[in-house]
Amino acid sequence: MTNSEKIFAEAVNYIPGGVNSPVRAFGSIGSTPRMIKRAEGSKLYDEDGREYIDFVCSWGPMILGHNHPKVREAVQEACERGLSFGAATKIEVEMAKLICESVPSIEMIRMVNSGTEAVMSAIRLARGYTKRDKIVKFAGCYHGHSDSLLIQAGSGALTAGIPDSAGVPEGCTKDTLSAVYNDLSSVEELFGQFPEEIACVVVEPVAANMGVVVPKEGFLKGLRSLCDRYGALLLFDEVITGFRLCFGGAQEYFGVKADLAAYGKIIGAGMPVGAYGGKREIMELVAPLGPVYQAGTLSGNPVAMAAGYTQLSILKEHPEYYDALHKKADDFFGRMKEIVKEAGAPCQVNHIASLGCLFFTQEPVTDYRSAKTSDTKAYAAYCNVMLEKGIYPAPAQFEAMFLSMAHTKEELEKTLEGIRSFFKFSA
Ligand code: KE4
Repeated sequence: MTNSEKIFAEAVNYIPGGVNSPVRAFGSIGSTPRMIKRAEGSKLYDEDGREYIDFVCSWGPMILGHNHPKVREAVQEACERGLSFGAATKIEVEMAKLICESVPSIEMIRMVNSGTEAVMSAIRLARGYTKRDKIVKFAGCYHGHSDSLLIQAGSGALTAGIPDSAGVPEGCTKDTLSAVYNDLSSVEELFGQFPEEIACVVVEPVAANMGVVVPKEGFLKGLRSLCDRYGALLLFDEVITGFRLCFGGAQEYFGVKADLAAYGKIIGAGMPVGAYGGKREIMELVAPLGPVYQAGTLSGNPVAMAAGYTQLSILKEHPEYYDALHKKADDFFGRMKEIVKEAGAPCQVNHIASLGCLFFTQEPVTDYRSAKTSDTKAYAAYCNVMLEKGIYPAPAQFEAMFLSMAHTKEELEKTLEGIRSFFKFSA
């Protein structure tokens, strides 16, 4: 038995499924999770000393690469001053200011501790502001595990085949309406049915929890105009896209302004951080200013702020990093498409900026239905072969591949070679 196998055998005795988040269990690829001991740059190292080129990047946060020296130093310095005070601090003001200055539509922002908490709070705020109860989400999109959003959810819920979770009372989901991603008519139909009852449309501006599905031309702009027409708020869930597609996130990348946006992942640089923000007139309803309650013992935690603020500051100071990252990613995913084509493999490659996905299906993937035509067994075979080659893709078909500033040309070359040989020997 490997050390990972030994540790995992013990883990399952104390933690449900042996993991603290379902997708880490490697269940859908039928193998034992690698117990990761440390990470550096683009690499993960497991408890057996094996090295992997990492395409999970902690599910998005590590855009600069793991264990960035400046982020580590900022965390270490913050720890010297104490871990948490339960009081206002200067660093959280600097963090809020940095985000408000970086995203035009964000005039005020509130820190929380996860993407789930960010989206959940933003929805409560949208309901409080509009005095409406219904929300529209998209099948296959994942916005964290709050009750009203576990309807046709993506990511681990889709991977585990439980997109509508047990334990969620009908009362929590009766106001959640499900639409089809990239299909404006499905949204228009819901607004037609409930013209004055929809508080917000919540959307991943790039859907990255059913694999990666890129918004069709005009889709996001169409959502913007439907929300304007019917007096609903547009909530961008930028937990993945925020500060990833570009420094201003999806709102800058696509030129579509949301009324509210949720953040996570990159803004914490690996520490537990989420945030939601938007127009001042909306955010001023949040307690203690207004009647929409939301709170958190560790929200704006000084150590987490030090990590996130440092990473965002580096990204702000180096816009050229995004250009280099996108060029690298365009080349990588472009060549992946060529490999798939040359192999005549029944696969699709979707990609945008530094996000991508290799789908094992003949069909172009543009929504939940087409994503679900993927052969998850074929994906599992691919993933296990790649792991043996020292390459660590997402251990589930319905997730994204994340590239970081730390991935080198040689590492991407090795990965493409691994994919090429997989298709050659599995033909
Ligand atoms: P967290 O509560 O996991 O910080 O964020 C929830 C969330 C919200 N919105 C989007 C668009 C997200 O992608 C996520 C979480 N992403 C998954 C990976 N697809 C987290 C990985 C996991 O669940 O272990």
